[in-house]
Amino acid sequence: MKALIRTRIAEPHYAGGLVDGARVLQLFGDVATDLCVRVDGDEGLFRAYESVEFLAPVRAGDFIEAEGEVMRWGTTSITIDFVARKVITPADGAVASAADLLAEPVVVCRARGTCVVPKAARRPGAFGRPAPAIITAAIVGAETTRAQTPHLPITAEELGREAERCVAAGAAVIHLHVRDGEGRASQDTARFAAAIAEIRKRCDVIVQSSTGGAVGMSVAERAGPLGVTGPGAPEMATLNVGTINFGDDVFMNRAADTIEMAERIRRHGAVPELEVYDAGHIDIAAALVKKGLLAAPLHVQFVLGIPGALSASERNLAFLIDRLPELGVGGRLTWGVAAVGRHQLPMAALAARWGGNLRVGLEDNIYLEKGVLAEGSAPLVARAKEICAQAGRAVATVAEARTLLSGGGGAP
Ligand code: KMH
Ligand code: ZN
Repeated sequence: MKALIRTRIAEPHYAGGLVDGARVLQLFGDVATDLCVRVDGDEGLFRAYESVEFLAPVRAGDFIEAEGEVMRWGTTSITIDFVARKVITPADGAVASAADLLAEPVVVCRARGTCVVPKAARRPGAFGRPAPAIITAAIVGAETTRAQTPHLPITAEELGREAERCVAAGAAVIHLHVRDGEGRASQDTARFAAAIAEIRKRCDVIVQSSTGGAVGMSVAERAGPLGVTGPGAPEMATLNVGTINFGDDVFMNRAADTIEMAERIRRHGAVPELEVYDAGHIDIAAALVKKGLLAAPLHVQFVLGIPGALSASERNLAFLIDRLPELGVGGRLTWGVAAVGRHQLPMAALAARWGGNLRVGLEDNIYLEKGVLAEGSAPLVARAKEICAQAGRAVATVAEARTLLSGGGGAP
């Protein structure tokens, strides 16, 4: 949630054409008002600045860009980080009208402040405050090995125990792969049934089975977990909508295969989660909705940072989120981010601030911090929960996640 104002500052206040700092704070006030209106349909009240730093002079004639981003969602407040940058400045020289477009904007001021919109002043129809965040734990994956981390769960019982720890730490969804007796990726129906039974006997959680499996598997093989029906059936299943390079391999998802998998998932009754690895996958997903092969509510997982697909950056995530309306289901969707390696926790933090959902776990990242192996996925879930607390996001219980994923009460 960001707002931006760009304006030319005309009036000097001090000698040498200098502009007073209060003028920049006035811009921040307008940015804050913009954000309050987006969030709550009301101009709100600026309560306090926690910090203000003036970092470079502003002179009459400068063009200033003032930006604000919601960093924390309070019950009636929003905490905003502001930054003001100089982007154009008058040039010295003989021609009075000469001006320079700065190659690198100059940061002139940073601040953090809090605005309040009293409950009584909030109006329906505004962007609203984000729903509780759903934390998904991807506890094993198909590629991570015991050689990389001794904390990887492999047997059905280990998967059950790890799922239980993750749920206790705050996860509402377990993204599930299974392994064979040798620890290799498997999509075997019986192995999924056994792992799900071990999970379910320990905890109530939404089980999301992978239909991605590992590179090189056929659609029929990948659909193995959809053979688990009845009380043990997975409630969700992934749907990979497009092909990507996957390190040195190719993760193949031909159009016909995606359609077939979407139909298999629909017949099974699991709720699909669309795995989006690249920008074009939004176009593919939109076409699937248009053809009636997918329907609202949709669940989109942005999987970023796979070598060979879209990298995990703030800019890329913002771009993908901006494109979600193209799916044509209005607000009837939820989105989350799964990012690979060192990007996992920073991207989870962005998702927490921006109203999305978080996926963490050993499938995508084995480190809690640089050089420190996570002792399973549960410590990563605990970190994700802390990240949500810092952003003022409640963490969804399993029951809340079920409601949100079935289209009830999600962020519009
Ligand atoms: N193992 C990757 C090739 C999914 O679970 O749907 C695919 C994957 C996606 O993990
Ligand atoms: Zn997976």
